[in-house]
Amino acid sequence: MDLLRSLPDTTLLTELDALEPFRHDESHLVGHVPLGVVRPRSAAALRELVRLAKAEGFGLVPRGAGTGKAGGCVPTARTVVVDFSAWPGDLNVSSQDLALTAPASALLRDVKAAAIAEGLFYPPDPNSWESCALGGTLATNAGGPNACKYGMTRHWVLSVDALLEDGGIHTFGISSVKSNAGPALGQLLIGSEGIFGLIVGATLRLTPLPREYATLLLPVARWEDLLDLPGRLCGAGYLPSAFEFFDPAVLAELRAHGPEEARRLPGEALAILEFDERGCTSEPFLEGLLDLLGPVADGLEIASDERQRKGIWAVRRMTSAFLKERHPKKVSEDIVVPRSRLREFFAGLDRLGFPSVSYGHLGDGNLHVNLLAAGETDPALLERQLMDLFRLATSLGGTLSGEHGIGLAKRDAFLALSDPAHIQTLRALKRAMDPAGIFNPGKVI
Ligand code: 2HG
Ligand code: ZN
Repeated sequence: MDLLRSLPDTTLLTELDALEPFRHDESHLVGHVPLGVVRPRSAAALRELVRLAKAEGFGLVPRGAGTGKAGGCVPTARTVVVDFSAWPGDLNVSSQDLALTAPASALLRDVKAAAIAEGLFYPPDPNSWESCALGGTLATNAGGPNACKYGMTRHWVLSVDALLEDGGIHTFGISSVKSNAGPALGQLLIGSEGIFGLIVGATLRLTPLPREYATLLLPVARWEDLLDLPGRLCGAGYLPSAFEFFDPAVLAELRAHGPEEARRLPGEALAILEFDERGCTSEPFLEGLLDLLGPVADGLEIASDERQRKGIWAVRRMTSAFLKERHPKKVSEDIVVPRSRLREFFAGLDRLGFPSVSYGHLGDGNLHVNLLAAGETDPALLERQLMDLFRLATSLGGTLSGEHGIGLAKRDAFLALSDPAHIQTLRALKRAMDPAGIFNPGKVI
């Protein structure tokens, strides 16, 4: 699209070959070829882009590092991809305010490292944390293992800078945990997947860095024994900073085809438990924990140093990429059920009867149910299977997405399963904040 050439401070891609990678994220979806990809570097570029989008009637699809799992940055028809990778700005930590300011283009690993350099901690840790961009984590309200104790990205955002439909960049919130001057519009933008405006930067909340970790590898001889454990631990006052799991089916897949270290994984099912509070490596803490675990703890291994801790985590961190490489057309879900209902959920999943493997964040009930055969399954049947899965989660008081978001992948199911008043309210907000419909059209609602 020639008009895009007039944008100031912008790199423009229009060659078909160059556009191709922008049709994907890390979901199973393939989008339209965008009209172009722009990499803006100034507020003036964004102002002009909004003007052009309104005048010419094209949509703007925000993109960070493209590691999303729900198609949020996958282009719909007649859209331009706004790639924020060149958006300028520095990382600044204020240890007095326990705050960190960063542009959307910052990589999450650099954000986390900047906090650590000051003895501080930014907890959100989606599996893609080494390659994803901060902007993407804000737009999708990313989660990860640590959400079990620390909550989602939105709990760590003090203020948000966003491009709105007037073409300007506006800041919502202040650099303090206390800010209560009216409803929090910044929080509306977090997790909105760019449908209300495009996030260009944020000030994040930090906390002191944990000083010790107790990391436990817990193989179990009977898979069901794991399912009550998150609730039992929390009920007894033990809140893990992570409680991850592998069901028997994913473990069998990893053992049969995974890398060397995965082939040696013990148990019928397996959990990784981590605690990070002060004293968690002390004898009284661990003894109390072992008492609580009872016979389930029979094969327990405790990491005795950082190398062993990293070894335990490495297998968990590679699981999603390994499965994707082996089953490129797999469909991966991220449903949630309250921890008290995990047993009912897995009994229900068995009754549904379609093949799936599950792993993920047992501690907060956020389960990655993967349909590995999705590519070979009749599309209508696949859709029924997914709807059954979502209905099962919602019937137990859960939801269809815990951390990946709705994007394109779950839009139809979201519309079908939500309270109509919820959708009408979101659509009214969309009309108010984006009357021309330029921001990430066709996503979420
Ligand atoms: C993880 O926890 C990610 O590994 C990805 O959220 C999950 O792709 C998946 O199934
Ligand atoms: Zn996950």
